[in-house]
Amino acid sequence: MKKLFTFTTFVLMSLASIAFAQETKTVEIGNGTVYNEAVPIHNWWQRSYTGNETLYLKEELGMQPGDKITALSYHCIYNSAAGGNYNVRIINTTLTRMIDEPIEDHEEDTSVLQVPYESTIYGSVHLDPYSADCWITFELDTPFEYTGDNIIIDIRNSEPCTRRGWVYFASTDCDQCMSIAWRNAADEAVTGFVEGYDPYGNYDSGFYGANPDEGNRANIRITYIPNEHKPKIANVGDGNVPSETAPIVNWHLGSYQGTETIYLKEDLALEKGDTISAISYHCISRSANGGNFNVRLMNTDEIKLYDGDDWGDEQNTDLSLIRLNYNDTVYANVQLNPYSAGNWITFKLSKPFIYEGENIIIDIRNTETGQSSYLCEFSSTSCVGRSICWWKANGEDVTGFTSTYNAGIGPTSVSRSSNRCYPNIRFFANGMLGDVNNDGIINIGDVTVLISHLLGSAVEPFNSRNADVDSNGSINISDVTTLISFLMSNGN
Ligand SMILES: [Ca+2]
Ligand SMILES: [Ca+2]
Repeated sequence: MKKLFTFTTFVLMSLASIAFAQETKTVEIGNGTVYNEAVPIHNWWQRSYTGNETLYLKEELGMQPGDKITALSYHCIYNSAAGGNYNVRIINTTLTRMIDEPIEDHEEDTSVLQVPYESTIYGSVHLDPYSADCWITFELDTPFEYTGDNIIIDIRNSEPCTRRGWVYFASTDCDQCMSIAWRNAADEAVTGFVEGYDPYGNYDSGFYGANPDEGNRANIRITYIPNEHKPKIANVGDGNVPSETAPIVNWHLGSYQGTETIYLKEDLALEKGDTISAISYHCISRSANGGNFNVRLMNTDEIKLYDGDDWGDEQNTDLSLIRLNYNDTVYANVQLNPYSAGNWITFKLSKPFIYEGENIIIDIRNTETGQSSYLCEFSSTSCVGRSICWWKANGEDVTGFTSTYNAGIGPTSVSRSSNRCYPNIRFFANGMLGDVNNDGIINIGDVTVLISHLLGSAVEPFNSRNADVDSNGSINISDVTTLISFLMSNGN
C-alpha cells in the first residue's frame, strides 16, 4: 500500500511538474567557468553586511513586457561554510552598465547603487552551508513585472552574516562592468541594517574595486511566466476637434495643473490581462509647451468623470471630481520639450499597467510649475463628461504640490467641461507593435531592420512579436507596408 501511495504521489507530482513546465519559461544567461566569490552572495566577515547589484540587458533576457519573473537560480561551485538570510530586490532600468568611472577597493561612493533599500523585496532565501556544485534558487513571493527594459537584481543579507565563509559561483567574463559588490565592516553596528538601515550612509568598507570596461557576472537562470497576450495598438477617438486642455495643459505660467480622462471599455480594443506598455497622444498645433509630467492610470467601472448636467465652462472647487491622488502609482514620468506640430507624443510606461477589462482613467499632471503659458492643441473627440482639467493659480503656495501634494487639497479650480471633448489616444499593449529592433521607439530604423530580416540578413536585436505589425501570425512584406503606413500617419 505504501508503494502504491508513493507511486501515485510520484505520478501526481510528475503531472504537476509537467503543468508547471508549460506555464513557465527559463532563460539562462552566462556560460562561463570563471569563478566569482562576491556575487550574488558573499559572507565577508562574521557580523558584517554584504550586498551586490547585477545588470542584465533586455537583449540577453529576450523577454516581453508583461512577463512575470518567478524565480532566480545561481550555480554554486563551492561553499566552505557560508550561511545566512538574503533578500532579492529587482528594478527595471535603462542603464547598460553599472558604473561609468572606476571605483577603488573600499571606496565609499554609494551613488553607484541603483536599487533603493525601500524598493520591493520580491523574495528571500536562507542558506545553510551546503554541498558544492548545486543551483541555489530564490523563489519570488511576489512575481516581478517585467517592462521590456534592462533589469538590476540586488541581493543582500537581511541580517548580519552569521559565519564567515567563501562561496564561489559559476560566472562569465563581461567587457563592461555589469556587477558591483559591497560590504560593511564587522564591527559596525549591526542593528542599523535590519531596521531603518540606510544603504547610502552606512558603509565603512565600501565596494570591491571595479572597472567600467570589464568584470564578470554570475551565471543565472531566470524563470518567468510569459505574457501570452499579443502586442497590439488600440486607438480611441477619431475626431478632429482640437483641444487645448487635455491631456496636457499649461494654463498659467508658474502654476500647477493636471488633467484626467476616462476611456470606456467599448471603445478600447483591449482585453482583460493586456499589459499597457505606452500611450500616445496626437499633438496637432505647435506651442512652446513643455515641462515635466507624471502619468497615473487606474482601472474603474465609472463611466463619467462628472455626472451632472451643468457642463458649462465655469470653474468650481469641487475637488472630488479628481479621481487619482498624488500617492497613487506613477506609471510614467516624462520630460516634454517644446515640440513640432503633427506628432504623436509617446509616454512609455516605466512599470506595466494591467488592464482589468473595464474602463480606464488617465491622469497627467506636471511635477513642477508650468514653464510657459502657451497652449498646445491635441486631436480630440466630442463628448460629455469624459475629461476634466484643473489648475492651481499663480501665487498659490506651490511647495506643497511637489513633495506632499494631495489632489484633494491642491487645485483651486476644476473645469468640468474640458472643452467637451477627450483627447484621442493610442494604447500600446504587451510590447510596442512595430518596434522591430526593440529600442523602445518606432521609426524608420524598424523598417530597415524588418526589410533586412525578410531579405535573410540576421540583424540583432530583432523582436519577432513586434515585427508582426499586421498581427496575422506571420512576418512578411505586408508587415513592411503596414509599418510604413503607420509611420506616415504618425507624423514622423
Ligand atoms: Ca525601434
Ligand atoms: Ca504579419
